[in-house]
Amino acid sequence: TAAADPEALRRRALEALTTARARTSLLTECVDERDLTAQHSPLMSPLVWDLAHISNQEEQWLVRAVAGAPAIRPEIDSIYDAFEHPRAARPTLPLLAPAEARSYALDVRGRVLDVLERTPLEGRPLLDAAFAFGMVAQHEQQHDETMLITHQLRRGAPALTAPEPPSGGAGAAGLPAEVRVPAGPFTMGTSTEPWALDNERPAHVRVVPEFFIDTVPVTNGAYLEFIEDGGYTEQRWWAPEGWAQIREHSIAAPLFWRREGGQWLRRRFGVGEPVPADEPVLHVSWYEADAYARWAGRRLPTEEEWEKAARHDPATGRSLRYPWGDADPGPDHANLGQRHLRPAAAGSYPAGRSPLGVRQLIGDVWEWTSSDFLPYPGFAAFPYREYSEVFFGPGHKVLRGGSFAVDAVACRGTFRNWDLPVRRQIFSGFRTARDADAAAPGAPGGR
Ligand code: AVJ
Ligand code: FE
Repeated sequence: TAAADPEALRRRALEALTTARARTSLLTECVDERDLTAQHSPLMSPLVWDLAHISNQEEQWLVRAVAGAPAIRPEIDSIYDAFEHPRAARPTLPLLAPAEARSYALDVRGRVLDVLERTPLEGRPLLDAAFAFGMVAQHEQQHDETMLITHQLRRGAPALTAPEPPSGGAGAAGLPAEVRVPAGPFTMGTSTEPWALDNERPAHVRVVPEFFIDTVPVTNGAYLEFIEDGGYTEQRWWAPEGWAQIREHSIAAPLFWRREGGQWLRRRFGVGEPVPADEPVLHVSWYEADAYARWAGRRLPTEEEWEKAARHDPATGRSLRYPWGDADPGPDHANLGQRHLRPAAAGSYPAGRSPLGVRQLIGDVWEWTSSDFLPYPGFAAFPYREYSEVFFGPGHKVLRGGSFAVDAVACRGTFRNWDLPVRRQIFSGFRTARDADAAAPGAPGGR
């Protein structure tokens, strides 16, 4: 794509900021004051913290850093600094009340729209291709996903509704179980995607040996076989820390599942329902994903394998922006943006398949990979070390592909998410892989 003209960039930035704000408003207006200020889980902030944090970041980056205007409310910076206060401690802070947070948000956004209108969109790294505006819109959407997790953890009457995902495609039944990805080089990461964040850069070549990857994410039905085969009671499937976690917390199924009268039920945004067998499994930790894969005679894909399966076009040797090509995600490509409040059945979104035929890489569920979150060769922190750099290391595992809860602006073939391997309140699932010379599924020693 040629460099967009400044007016197109401005429109795109405005649209991204406006879309994010509509979602933020919905997530914070559908519950009462008490639900906004309460802490629904020690893992999460009160919703009203996210609300003001979104605007405080917007003020810091767009009003102060980009426009060079004086601070509006510098005295609240420290309250909304994620590094100063762990989530569990945030309810005790002197937070802005919901009405104050809303008027602060309106004030900041009003100024930001002026800044967007009159600032040249080139000449400084933060301004090039309106990067800072794209970064702030992505940040807001990331917190909208975080707030949706808080909604999922909240007890009480349902506050959110959405239409069911399309039952498009013939389902997973007619698809091959796995796809072969040929050996060879591919380009990982990006140096050209205008709003890619620092950890996705730069583009570089990786040589990946031949491997096989699941055509669709692991479903609830498949995961149930692991449970029913005693998966949670056999130490041999588990990494030591994972085994310790499930013993300590008596974990025997994905988060939000419970067994009642011989049936598995789950709670989803305040509603109890039978666990749907054909839907990608959700709310599993990295340890659960890793144990399932070992039980199945397989393994998690590495991050580079995941990205090659998603982006490599064998016909041209080029890496695509998305599995389906270079077009921005549309509603037929992937389940993104909280349009639906659940993953779509495995095998859905045929138009979103990769050139090799892998399905649902983008949207539905974040996919755990076996990889630690590490910088690419040539990484440079931008525009601040605390976005990615301080999280690099063996403590965090990479997730890829985005969930139904994340907006397209914060999801790309190159986008990298990360979390602690014990986390399961996030919208996480996985698919499995195997080396080319490992036993095929169904073969002795295979799954
Ligand atoms: C990239 C999702 C891990 O939520 O901690 C939000 C995104 N960074 N505010 C997070 C983020 C700063 C980040 N993740
Ligand atoms: Fe943040």
